[in-house]
Amino acid sequence: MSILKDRLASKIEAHRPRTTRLLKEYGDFKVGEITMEQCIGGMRSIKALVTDISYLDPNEGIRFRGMTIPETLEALPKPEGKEYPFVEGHIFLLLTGDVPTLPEVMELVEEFKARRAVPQYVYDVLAAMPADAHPMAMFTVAINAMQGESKFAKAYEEGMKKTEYWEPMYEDALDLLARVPVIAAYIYRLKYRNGEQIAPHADLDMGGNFAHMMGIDAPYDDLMRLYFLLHSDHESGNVSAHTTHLVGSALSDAYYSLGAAMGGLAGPLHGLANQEVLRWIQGVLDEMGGVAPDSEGLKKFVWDTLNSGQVIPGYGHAVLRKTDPRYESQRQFCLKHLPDDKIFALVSGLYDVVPDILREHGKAKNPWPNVDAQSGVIQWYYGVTEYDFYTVMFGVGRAIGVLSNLVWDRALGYPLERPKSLTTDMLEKMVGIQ
Ligand code: HAX
Repeated sequence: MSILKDRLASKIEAHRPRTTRLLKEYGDFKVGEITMEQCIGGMRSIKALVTDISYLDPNEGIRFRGMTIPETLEALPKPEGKEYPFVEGHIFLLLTGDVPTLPEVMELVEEFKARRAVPQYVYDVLAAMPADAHPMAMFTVAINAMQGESKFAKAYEEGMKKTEYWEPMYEDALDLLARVPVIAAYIYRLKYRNGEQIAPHADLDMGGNFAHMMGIDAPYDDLMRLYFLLHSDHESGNVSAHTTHLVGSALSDAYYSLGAAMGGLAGPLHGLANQEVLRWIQGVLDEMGGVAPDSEGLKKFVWDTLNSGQVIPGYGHAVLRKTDPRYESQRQFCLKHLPDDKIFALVSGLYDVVPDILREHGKAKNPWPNVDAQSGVIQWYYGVTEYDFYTVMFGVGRAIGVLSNLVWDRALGYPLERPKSLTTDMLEKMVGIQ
């Protein structure tokens, strides 16, 4: 057994009694109450999910296994001479709660290399899709196409004990995590580089290999280590995480669950916002003949967008009430590597004007930027100007968090998810409306 799987097995054994005790001894304890607004309005802030992998504080932002982003970046081992940690080390951390040593990470790096061969039929399916298929549709199809490889589905069919569910789920999760970066880079080159593919590199870690397959030089490898880590997890209530959990609760395997989650990530209010930010910015530049507007000009574009009934992409959040620390981390990268870039200057200019405008507009509960406001500008700088592709890279990162959660869902025996719905008549009756 690998170090990671062995460690995970002992963590699961130690954790199970905690969940069992909460359920058995405190099953009737009230965790919270639900208001009419929450019931009709998208279940905001209802405390009805459990995860120990990450926690999102509205003011502080995300913590991975208790650590802030700067703490995580500091603690995890890095490839020699690189600025950002191995993605594989972050996966180890999310799964086990332990910061791995360098040898522990290196074992996992090798394991992922051994698992990353993508079946040829996946490439055939992708090639058969229409030329104008969205890259997220291609990504989702590729993930679902591999469902027949599921070790969980096979073991379930053969009959296994509930306490064993997590093991084949872990195998599926690792197979998928090894393959999704390869599939993403393949889709990129199929769609935007005349199908000229670059084979995976035998010596490279996940971030390094992704940059290699994309055909982009350093420090793009480091950028992608940061990018995948930042996008990995954002507790359990967001659409992609919740979808994975929900679909998995039917004992659907990791392929079905992740495929469904990617469908949610592809929505403009969720992951597609990163492509929308660049599309919006390019629209502004096009209208100005390629010249970035000054502050007054920017304000006008922001108001025009709001007045036409659209949202400002990359701003606002369902939970956060401050600037997203994922935005800040990417901004630090920009300040170091692309301080004079025109689009970065425009993104910074937006940061100066949008929060005040959104406050004046009076609708958004959070006027501050989220992760998606900053991520596209860096991709554009390194030549990935095909912004339709941005959400696929988000998806590769997000797979890390949601699949780690899926393994734990099966380890702790979380049951079928099945909330109760009411009719409008019933709600009216509850509040005394005749
Ligand atoms: N621009 C304009 N209006 C906005 C807004 C924005 N950036 N953010 C919120 N609002 C509006 C909402 O549309 C809503 O209007 P209505 O009452 O007319 O429906 C009102 O403000 C209240 O919304 P909220 O409670 O502040 O926000 P929600 O929890 O409903 O939604 C969203 C959160 C992220 C979906 C929202 O802020 C938004 O649409 N932002 C722009 C899209 C975006 O950046 N999405 C990515 C979010 C991060 C993420 O998940 N990445 O994957």
